[in-house]
Amino acid sequence: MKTALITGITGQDGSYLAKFLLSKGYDVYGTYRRTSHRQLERLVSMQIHKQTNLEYADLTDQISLNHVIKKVQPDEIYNLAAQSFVGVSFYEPFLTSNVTGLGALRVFEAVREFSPHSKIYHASSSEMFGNSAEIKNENSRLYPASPYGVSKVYAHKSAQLYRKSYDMFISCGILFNHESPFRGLEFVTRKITSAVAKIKLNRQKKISLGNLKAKRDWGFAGDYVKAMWMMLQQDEPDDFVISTGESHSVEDFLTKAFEYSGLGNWENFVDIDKKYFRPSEIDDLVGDYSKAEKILGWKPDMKYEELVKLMVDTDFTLEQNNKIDDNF
Ligand code: NAP
Ligand code: G4F
Repeated sequence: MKTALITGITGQDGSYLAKFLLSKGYDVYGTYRRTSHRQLERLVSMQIHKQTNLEYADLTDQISLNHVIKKVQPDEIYNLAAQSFVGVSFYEPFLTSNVTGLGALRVFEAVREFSPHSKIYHASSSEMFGNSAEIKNENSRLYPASPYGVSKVYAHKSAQLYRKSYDMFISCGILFNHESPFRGLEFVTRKITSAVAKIKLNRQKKISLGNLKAKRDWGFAGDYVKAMWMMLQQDEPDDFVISTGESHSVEDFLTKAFEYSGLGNWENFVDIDKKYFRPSEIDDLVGDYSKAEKILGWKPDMKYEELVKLMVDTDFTLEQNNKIDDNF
């Protein structure tokens, strides 16, 4: 039986990946942080919390990472933990750099010192590319447009450096946006689908949003965690873009979600609020996943329209049962 350690197991991707690895027969460990509130809700909803081994560790605390990596000696490590919300990275740039940038370096150092045989998957991001018109691949220029993007570039370059300098197996997945019913409520897709459910049930009148013109390459998280695992089944480490190859605007997502729900024209329900605009924005992000298709045999399964419907339907059922938080 192989052993895997997931940093960030409580997040969207961590929970999907844990479920996937359990289905493959892995002994799954995950790191989590002490908080004053419940944070295992995704693992509990998926009914896998009792099958995973949880260990305290924080990406800002080298000792905690050393301890867990030394103890578990995993065959595979998936470094998913991060301050992952781009909007907040403008308000908390130091924290974001520390967790999302330096945090990855701490994981690589802990592995180098205490478990050099472990293969590492590192979660890089399409946010590293910033603004430029072309479809992005593994060789596209990195020109980040947020403190989060800058931090991800630092971690990505560190991964490549450690791979080359110390012969470590570190593969980077350059993942484009991926969503699901387990997406955090602050991200725009889930913000929209959770609001649609509340509006439909007369529990909310309007939703406030920012830049509706921005376009993103939105895929399904369940498809994307499979690509992470595939990268670690290769003989050599490498970098791979994971995407769908098409982008849609926030306005298009709104249109599809409101029409599908039966509420009709989104314009009757949306306010534009300046506070959701970012100091610097990426207008459009589209990825070319042909390298992943050729080498890993990976391609996305769920289509964009199906993803919108899945999120709208799931949030409606959740809200009927009063299970969506009211924080956003
Ligand atoms: P997420 O839902 O925000 O999950 C982030 C995870 O990191 C959570 O488990 C969180 O723990 C943990 N974390 C945050 N700060 C930490 C710290 N200081 N120490 C240890 N753990 C910490 O993010 P996601 O969508 O699953 O994304 C997973 C990874 O892929 C992230 O690195 C993200 O930047 C990257 N990525 C995501 C996308 C996307 O579209 N989803 C695209 C490209 C790259 P708590 O539960 O305690 O907060
Ligand atoms: O859903 P978002 O917050 O995702 P964003 O910024 O693209 O970042 C996500 O994808 C990255 C991959 O490229 C990941 F690395 C990162 O961790 C995260 O998962 O925003 C998407 C777009 C942006 O252009 C934003 O300005 O939606 C626009 N938007 C418009 N109104 C809004 C809102 N975004 C949010 N969160 N909330 C709004 O009200």
